[in-house]
Formats: sequence, C-alpha cells, structure tokens
Amino acid sequence: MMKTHLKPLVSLILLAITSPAVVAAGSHDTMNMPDDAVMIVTSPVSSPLEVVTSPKTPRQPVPASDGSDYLKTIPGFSQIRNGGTNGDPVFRGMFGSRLRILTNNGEMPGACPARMDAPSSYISPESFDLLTLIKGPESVLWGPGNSAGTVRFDREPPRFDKAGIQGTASLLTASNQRWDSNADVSLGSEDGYLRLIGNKSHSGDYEDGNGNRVASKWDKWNADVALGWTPNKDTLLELTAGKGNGEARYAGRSMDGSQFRRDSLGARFEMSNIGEVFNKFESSVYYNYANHIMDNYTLRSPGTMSSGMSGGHMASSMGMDMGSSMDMGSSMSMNMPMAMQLDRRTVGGRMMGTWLWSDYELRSGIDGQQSTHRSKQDAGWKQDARFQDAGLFSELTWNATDNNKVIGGARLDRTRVNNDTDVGASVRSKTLPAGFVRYEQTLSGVPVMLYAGVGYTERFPDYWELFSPTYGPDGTKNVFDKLKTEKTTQLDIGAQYSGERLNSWVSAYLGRVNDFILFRYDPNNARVSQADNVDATIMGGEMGMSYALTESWKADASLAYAWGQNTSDHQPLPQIAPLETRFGLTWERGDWSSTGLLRLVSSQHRVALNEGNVVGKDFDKSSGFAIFSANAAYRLSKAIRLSAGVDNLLNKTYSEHLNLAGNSSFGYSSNTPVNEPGRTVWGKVNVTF
Ligand SMILES: [Cu+2]
Repeated sequence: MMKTHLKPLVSLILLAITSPAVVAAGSHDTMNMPDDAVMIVTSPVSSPLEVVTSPKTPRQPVPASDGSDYLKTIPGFSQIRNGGTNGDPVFRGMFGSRLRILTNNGEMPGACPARMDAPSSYISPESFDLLTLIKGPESVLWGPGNSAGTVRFDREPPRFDKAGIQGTASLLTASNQRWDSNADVSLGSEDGYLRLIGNKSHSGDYEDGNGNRVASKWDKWNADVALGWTPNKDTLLELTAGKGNGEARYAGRSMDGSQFRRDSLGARFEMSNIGEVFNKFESSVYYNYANHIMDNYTLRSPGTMSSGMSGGHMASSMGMDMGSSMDMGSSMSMNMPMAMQLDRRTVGGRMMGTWLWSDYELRSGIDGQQSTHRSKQDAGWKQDARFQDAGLFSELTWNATDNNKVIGGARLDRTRVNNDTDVGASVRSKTLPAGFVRYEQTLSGVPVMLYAGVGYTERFPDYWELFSPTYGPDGTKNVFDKLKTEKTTQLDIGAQYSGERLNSWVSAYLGRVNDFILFRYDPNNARVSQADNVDATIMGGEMGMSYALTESWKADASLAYAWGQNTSDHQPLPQIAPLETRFGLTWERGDWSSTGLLRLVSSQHRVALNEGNVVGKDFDKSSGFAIFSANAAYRLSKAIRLSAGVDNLLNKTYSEHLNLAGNSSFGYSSNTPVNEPGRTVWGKVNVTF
C-alpha cells in the first residue's frame, strides 16, 4: 500500500529538485511563502477584526478536507461534527447563515434540508490562495444578513513576467488511511494564464481514544480550471469552471451522504488604476449547482429490513418536514432502506467600483442572487423554494489623518422567496437594511491599533429555517409566513499591539439580537421541531499573544469565549461552545521548526435542553478536556517543505460540546456524544514551484 502511495510523492520531490529553471518565473500576489512553522493559531496581521491566512499552510490538528475544519485554527470558531468531514462551522456561538461563506465571491448553499452539506463541505481549502474572515456586521460588501461574520475563500490570479509555469502541490498521509493529494498548476505568460487545480481526499473511519471506530470515512475529489486574459497589468478577464463529488459517512446522522456533486461556472472582470477618481472596477458572475444524495444503505447497513420502499426515493407523502427529522429519528422507518436526492442551483453576481478623492475612498456597487431548491420525486424533480435577493451597497473610508480613519457603510436588500409547498403563502418579500460605522486609530509612538464599531443587519430566514421545521412560532405548520427576520445590533471593539518581541491582540463584541431564530425540539420525539423567534443578548471575544522568548523560542497563547442569553425565556442560548484556550511553544532555527500545542476546553454548563438549530440541539452539559499535540517542520529547499505531527498525542477520549449525538444505527444509545479522533499521526509535503 505504502509503495504505491510513495510513488507520486517521490516523483513530485524529484520534479521540484530537478527543475530549478521553472522556479520563480512569477509568483502569486500574496501569501505564497508564509511563515515556515505549522499553523496552530491563526493570528490577525493588521487588525483583529479581519483575519487573513493562506489555506495552503499546514495546520494542526490536521484538518479534514473541507472548509469548516480549516477554520478551527482561527480563535472563535468551533464545529458541529457529522462524521469525519463536512462539519458545520459555528463562529462565536452563531450558526448557519449568520456566517456567510463565499468562494471566489460566489455562494454555494447546500441542498440537504437537514444541512448535511453545509456550504463549507463543497470547499477544498487548498485549492484557494486566501482565506479571509471579517468578524461581526462590520462590512456591507458581501451580501445581506452576515451578522456573525463573512468568510471568503479566494483565488488570486497568477501573474507572470515571462512565459513559465508556477504552482503548488501537496501530499498528506495520516492515520486511518488518510491520503490527500492537491495540485495547483498555472501555465502562462504576460498575456494570460491557464490554471488547473485538482484534489483528492480519502480517509477511513477514525478511532477515538478508546480504540472504538467512529463512522466517519470519506472520499472526495475536486477539479477546477481557470482561464485568464491579462492584456495589461491592470486588466483581468477570467473564466472558471469546476466540478467535484464525494461521499461521507456520518456517525451523527440517520443517513450518510452518498453524493455531494458540485458544478461551478464563473467569470470575473477587473480593471485597476483606471483614473484619478474612478480608480477600480470589479465584477463577477457565478453559477453553483449542488446535487446531493443521502441514504442509509450505501455506507452503512440499514438494520432490520422491512417491506416496501426498497431503496427508492422517499414517498412524497412523507413531505418536506421529513427534512429535519431525517437526521435524528430512531423510529422503525429508519430501519428501511431509504434515499433522498435534492439539488440547489444558485446563480449570482456583483459589480463594484472604487472611487478615490482627497482623503476619501468609496466602494459602491450592486449584487444579486437567485437560489432554487428541488427534491427528486418519482415523477421527477419538484421545486419547493426559490430565493431571490438584490442589494445595493456603499462603504466609505475617511482617512482623517495618517493615524485615524472612519469607515461607514450601508446596504439595502430586496429579498423575495417563492414557496411551492402546500403550506403558507406562495410569495414572501421584504426590504432589509444594514449598516455600520467604525473608528480605527493607530497610536503614534507605540505600535498599537484600536478600533470600535457598531453595526446593524437584518437577516431573512434561510431555506433550513423556513422549510425544515415542523412548526412555526405560532405552533401551526405555517413556518413560512410566521417566522420573522432576525435583527442584530452589535458593538465590536478591539486592539492590537505589534512590538518587536510581543504581539498581542483582542477582539470583543456585545450584541442584541431581536427575533433570534431558535429551533425547539420535542423532548419525546426529536423528529418534531419548532422554529421560533426570541430576543437574545450575546457577548464574548477572542484574544491572543505571541512572545519571542529568545532567538529560537516563541510562546503563543489564544483564548476564545462566547456567551448568549435568551432574554425572552430567561435562559442561555443553546449550541454555544465553551471557553477555549490554546498554548503553543515553538522552537525555530534555520530550516527547522517544532511546536507543542496544548488545547484546553472548559466545561459548558450554560445549556438550553432540546433547543438548537436545524442540525444540532443541546442534549446535555459537557465536561472540559486538555489535548496535547506536537509537530515538526523542515524546509528541505526553497521549494519543498516537510511537516509531520501527532494530534492528540496522549490518545485521550473526549468529545466536543457542540455535538449531534451518535446515531442508533451505529449502536449509539440516545444522547451519546460522538467522540473526537484519538491519536492521529500525519505527514505532509508541500511543494512550491
Ligand atoms: Cu442530506
């Protein structure tokens, strides 16, 4: 087995060593050669409000091949695990559409009514160059309702001074038959480029600390191509196309995902340095299609066979409210072979201009999106919902002095939803305002940056909130008409100190959420849920520091805390991860670096039993844990970097607070959390050329 696996590794290394001629023919604009150490905490570079990182940098713990797992090195992020991959990211205790996830400025909401395919599950992070997080409602450039934040995965256009080839490749192997390969190769010249990106990822079921297998295996692949035309250094026209698919076993669900098909098309046009005042124009359009199949017989055995429904599509009489119940039921119907196929087609685009005059910079534009959801019935595809949104936005930056700036923005959206189910009105529409104003100051004399901003955003309920619950706020089945929009007003403050040896930062928030969308589950039947609006107060923050002890020793620490209170019911908000701290100690000399990481997570006693979101609910308090991991990295040459590590070195058995609970078909008794992986050994080679 290893023999065949090592072959591509060896040939990659040989290729990189023997072809120095191709090195440095050009380079990506940013972040191509980051810090050599393995990333354990993603620290902000210029402002704690915005985190920018390269998804190609090796991380510890070794992430699964999806967008959600990569976010976990950013303090404040946690995840609701399905199985081994495709978890749902949660930032500051805020779930789902409160966090907008974009790839190349486009969105790809999943098709599964039970949200087995979170938007991040279609993302292969290493095929992107930049990962950017904007915390809180502190930007209006990226669509409506982003109350918790905005995550963007972007590809930078490769630039060539002369004809050549450039790119990156990586191979990863780890415990549990993990095997990933990524390649990102660009051929081009001054006039343009052809970029080819591909990845494959495979993993078997992992073992928890007790040596018990957790149903979590996956297989994935993605292939993307970009064709760019750069008639001059300030103009870019790019066409993109991509495809992907995969399957994943889900310990926490009554079905597995046996298909996660993605078809993507896109185009972007950008012009920079146009003139003194009207300086930049950028526009993009995209088409993203998700086609998802879930079943309980491809990757598991459905248990006791019963008559009828032998592997066909679920009868339409069971209706859409089976959506949320799919993942939690333990009734006899779950013993029958069942499958469900769904798709979602999202098209959209944006157009933005940048104007400069004296101390002002204005970015203004329009964006829009249409997203259609369907399910496959015996008679063919049947549409149940169509979401449409059109928005107008402006963000103005006033550089008052060299050290002070004021940034303000506003946007207005018109959202319209068509409802093709039998319950509720056929159309619902709403105008949604959003805005923010923020003050940023850099102190003179000391390397300190401060900011304070207040933002407001209104979020229309998403597909899962409108169509997956059994009941709405008034206790009837009419969720569509009755569930209100969610309004968030939030104060964000922070500071950063960037000294010679000490770098520290803090970002904090205090928010009021009116009509927070909450799911309540029937304690006696988890397949019955109600979506309701409650008022909530949220607060918390993240902080971090790194200190250079000596030339070669560096200490890191980070902390993240989130708190939420349902003020309507005088109890905690559900599904909030507990206090988490991370300590790292890194030794770095020459081409070597080595890091020890201690991750400490507190217990969580603030729970709201049987409340949560479309995928998860609080079912118990949780206890804390401490996990120790270590890694080493070595730069073999300018082009080749090797890294290896052991996650959960002491092979501890533990589970995260945010947890779906294991499914009975895998032998879990009710309300038993799914454990995290035990000791995991991994090795990775990154090649840049
Ligand atoms: Cu599904």
